Amino acid sequence: MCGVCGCGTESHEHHEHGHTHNHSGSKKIIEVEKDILYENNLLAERNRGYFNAKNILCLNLVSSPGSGKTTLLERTLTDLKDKYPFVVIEGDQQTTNDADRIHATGTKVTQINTGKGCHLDAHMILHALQGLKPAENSILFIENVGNLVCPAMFDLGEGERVVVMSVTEGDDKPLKYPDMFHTSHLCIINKTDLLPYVKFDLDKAIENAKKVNPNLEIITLSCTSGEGMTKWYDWLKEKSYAYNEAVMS
Ligand SMILES: Nc1nc2c(ncn2[C@@H]2O[C@H](COP(=O)(O)OP(=O)(O)OP(=O)(O)O)[C@@H](O)[C@H]2O)c(=O)[nH]1
Ligand SMILES: [Mg+2]
Repeated sequence: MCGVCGCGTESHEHHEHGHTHNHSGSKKIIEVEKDILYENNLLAERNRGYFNAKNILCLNLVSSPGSGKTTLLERTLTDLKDKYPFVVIEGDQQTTNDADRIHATGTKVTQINTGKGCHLDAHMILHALQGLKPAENSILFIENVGNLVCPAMFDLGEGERVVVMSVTEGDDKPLKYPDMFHTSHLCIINKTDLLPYVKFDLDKAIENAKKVNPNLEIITLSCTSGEGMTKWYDWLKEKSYAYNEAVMS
């Protein structure tokens, strides 16, 4: 199989992705992808069952690289550590940088390095949970690999998916990467302190996000200045409470 495009032909030339051969064999790619997602979805349900049984609120933080996921966590964990028992799973292609930052807040954390992989999957989370052993009633944050495409496809068993975008990325991102915004419950628009310096139409960004997902909740904030952080904390409190109620009933 060709390692570049996955077609059945063993050897042929790719000129900067300008394919000169017939792509009728590309059906195979779709079959493989379906199988991977089927297996992932089974394991995600297993994780979800574990979270329900232990009354753990699990949040999957997704975004493009650098939108502020770790900064949001650092601030949240520092501000709320006396209120909730938190645990964190960090996902990155390489390094333990983000896990080190979370560890510095005094929170229990595990790092997953995906190597060549561009997303976390349910199997990785299952393994991480076996080591992490989160306590009953805790809040588990999973910081996914910075990538607005692949993580959208992989259910990890989370209760809430939170997409973080920042004002330096452009207000058209929800339209360009619709799957991520379509599958999320909350959209945080971060770095509002930079709004005076960048060309970013906040109303347009919200309109674009709602176009893709009318049910998407939106919170605008700045992790740096702290503006809007209480809206996020209120949301977290509400979800934590709602989650507890739902599981108890
Ligand atoms: N001005 C400003 N900068 C911010 C804000 N939040 C985060 N940053 C900066 O943005 C950069 C990236 O932040 P991170 O928290 O590492 O982003 P991330 O999403 O975790 O990045 P990856 O894990 O690599 O995907 C850092 O330099 C932060 O200091 C904010 O609200 N305002
Ligand atoms: Mg990070």
